[in-house]
Amino acid sequence: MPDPRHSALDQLCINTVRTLAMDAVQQAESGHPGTAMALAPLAYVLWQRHLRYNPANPDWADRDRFVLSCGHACMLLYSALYLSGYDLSLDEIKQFRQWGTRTPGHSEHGLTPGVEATTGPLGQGTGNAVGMAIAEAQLAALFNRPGHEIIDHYTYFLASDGDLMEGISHEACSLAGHLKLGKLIGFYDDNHITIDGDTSLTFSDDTGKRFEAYGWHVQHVADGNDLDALDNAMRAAKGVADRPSLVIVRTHIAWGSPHKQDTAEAHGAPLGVEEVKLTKQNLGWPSLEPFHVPDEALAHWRRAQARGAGLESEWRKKWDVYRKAHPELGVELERRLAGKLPDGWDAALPAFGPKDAQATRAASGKVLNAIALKLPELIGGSADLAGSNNTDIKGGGPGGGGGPQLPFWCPGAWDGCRRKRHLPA
Ligand SMILES: Cc1ncc(C[n+]2csc(CCOP(=O)(O)OP(=O)(O)O)c2C)c(N)n1
Ligand SMILES: [Mg+2]
Repeated sequence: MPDPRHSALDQLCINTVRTLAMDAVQQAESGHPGTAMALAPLAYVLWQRHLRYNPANPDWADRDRFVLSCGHACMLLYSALYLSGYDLSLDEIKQFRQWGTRTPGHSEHGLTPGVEATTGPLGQGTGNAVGMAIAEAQLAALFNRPGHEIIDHYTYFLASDGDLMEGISHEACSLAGHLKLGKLIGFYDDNHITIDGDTSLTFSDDTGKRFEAYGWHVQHVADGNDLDALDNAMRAAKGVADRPSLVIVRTHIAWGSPHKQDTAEAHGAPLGVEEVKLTKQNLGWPSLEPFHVPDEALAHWRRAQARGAGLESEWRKKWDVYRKAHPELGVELERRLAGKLPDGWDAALPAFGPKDAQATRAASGKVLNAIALKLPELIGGSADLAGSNNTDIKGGGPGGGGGPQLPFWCPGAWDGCRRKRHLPA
């Protein structure tokens, strides 16, 4: 069923993701094939044309972040990582869902190179992405200087129906709209399917209107196989700098499977040996051998290696110039990115003895205040209870007169914040 809008090579690259997802789940006899299959075109356009990453150095500081909030669809991520040349082999794809491997049934940060967040509990990856976008905005506002855009990356996330049903995503996305996180770009996999069946069983939100009401820029892609529409939407989302973006993509779970497409069965079970075969035939796939990866597809995906090396080395040049121009800032940023605590961060920590019995929130407030000004990367918030749960940082708010920590990151507050946090101008 070749799509006339795609070149033969695009088709091959996309179907490689689909067939790896089908084969890995089939071999493991468990997993989630359908969503990875449906989102293969989106991953292809994003990884090939938009996402800035270097497979040889997954931790490059100014890379774009990608969070697969619907962690059950991790075969999509593993396939993209393997194909684009991260340190993840085809043998590890074949070991999907086996004990002790780097390809567990939901993606895990710190285990698999290129996985930015551990996901599986729906909604939470969306929250992680909002946090990452806050971190980017904070670092950019504090460390960039005219002519030195040393922190300048996007955070992308991919959310399923379940992600957007979960309360945590509502809260996090409301905050993202409030904070106008213009470098945050989400995709909503609008496939009308959840485990129990059609989303209409429980879900009637108008997600586009909801996100518009949060202050997001919202776009619709009517067909998740339309590479140009996806590309245009990603381009437009990047062009909107004053708001986060959501791209709502209508997809069909298990796309290409003659009997399982658009069914809840394709969510969390292997398609079945016979259906895998029929799907490969339907896709015009050149082999029935499991885990077949056409050389041309691999070579095309792997262009990401040279592109990524170029992107990182371009950034390293900017970074060298920056460090010379702003040596103190350079040292401070390096420290933060390395996750090292500053010398003396704990010097003012109070010691509580048996006679100092007090409410835990009071003790917590003292500890927070003891470390906050020494630990400028500390960001926190409070559920409208800063005063009563003692998360106020005294003298550390935007106007310098106290207040909850969260507004620290707001661009308008940076000048005061910089002074308070001992950063050079
Ligand atoms: C917080 C939370 N609740 C429940 C689950 C179990 N669960 C996994 S996927 C899923 C929903 C599947 O529907 P959708 O999110 O639309 O994913 P799709 O089938 O379209 O890939 C549920 C309820 C979970 N992972 N996390
Ligand atoms: Mg769904």
